[in-house]
Amino acid sequence: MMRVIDSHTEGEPTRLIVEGGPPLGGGSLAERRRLFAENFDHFRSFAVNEPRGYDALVGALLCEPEDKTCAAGLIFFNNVGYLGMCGHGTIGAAVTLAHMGRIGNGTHRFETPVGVVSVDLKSRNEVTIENVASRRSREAVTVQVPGLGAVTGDIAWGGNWFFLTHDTPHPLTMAEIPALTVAADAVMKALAAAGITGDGGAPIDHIEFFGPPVAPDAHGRNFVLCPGGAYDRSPCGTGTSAKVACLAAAGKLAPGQDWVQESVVGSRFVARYRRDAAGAVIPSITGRAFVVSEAVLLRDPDDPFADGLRPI
Ligand code: PYC
Repeated sequence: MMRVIDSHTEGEPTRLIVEGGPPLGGGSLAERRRLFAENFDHFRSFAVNEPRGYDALVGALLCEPEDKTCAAGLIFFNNVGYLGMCGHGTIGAAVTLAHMGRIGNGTHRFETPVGVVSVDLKSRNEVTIENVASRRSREAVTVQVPGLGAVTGDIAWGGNWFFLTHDTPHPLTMAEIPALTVAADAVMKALAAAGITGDGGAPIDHIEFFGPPVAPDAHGRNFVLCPGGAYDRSPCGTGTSAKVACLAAAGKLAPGQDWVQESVVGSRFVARYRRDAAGAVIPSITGRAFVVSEAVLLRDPDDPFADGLRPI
């Protein structure tokens, strides 16, 4: 039996496991994520894959933090594996923890496998997160993509690895989502085939297409393909952090200046950044989340798909 609370952040769903998760013990969140993946991956599939979930659903396991200055620990995962950080998921988890009466308005720290993030719960639904340090790792990298030709973009870290490009093969509209998904998947595969990675050989598992915004007060619109083949309904918190890092590196966004990022479904995050003592870009992302359901997930041992549908 697993108890979950579902929310969406600017359209992108998060399922927070509040009871009945895997027994990961103590230790760092990075170590607990490793144990989760190696020994308890069936919990991930049980929680987010069909028939209880769907491809776009991002899971978050609520953990005791190792760092006692933190209000909670979070390990993020999706239909195929595990995430470093997750911006929309952190906003969703904050609103859910407030719904549970575990946190109130104000600033809190959450521990994740890639570092501590801070969360400012401004009201029942509005949250600003301060993400981990983000950076552009490589500028204007060109990859030859079958069916698309040369695609040029930046490689950046925002808590996950992103390839960000303005070489958008289709308009960033909801009607074009199937075609954008195929194109972004082709870019992801071409990067891997060409050996183009994030730092230390890390796979680039998020592709971000950029185009002009629809709303007159927004600065850009994006389409983000996540690992596992689902697109982000929100503007993607880590993807927007990666974007801010690229803008900062290019001298196109000053510290404290707002960047309004629209998603392909028309929702938005407002982003900005500060520089820490070492000069690193620390992005902040503001967005809204709404709790949509509370559920108890059941497991029948006679069910051939008791642990969810998994690729074989
Ligand atoms: O908001 O960072 C994010 C995110 C990553 C994958 C899906 N959403």
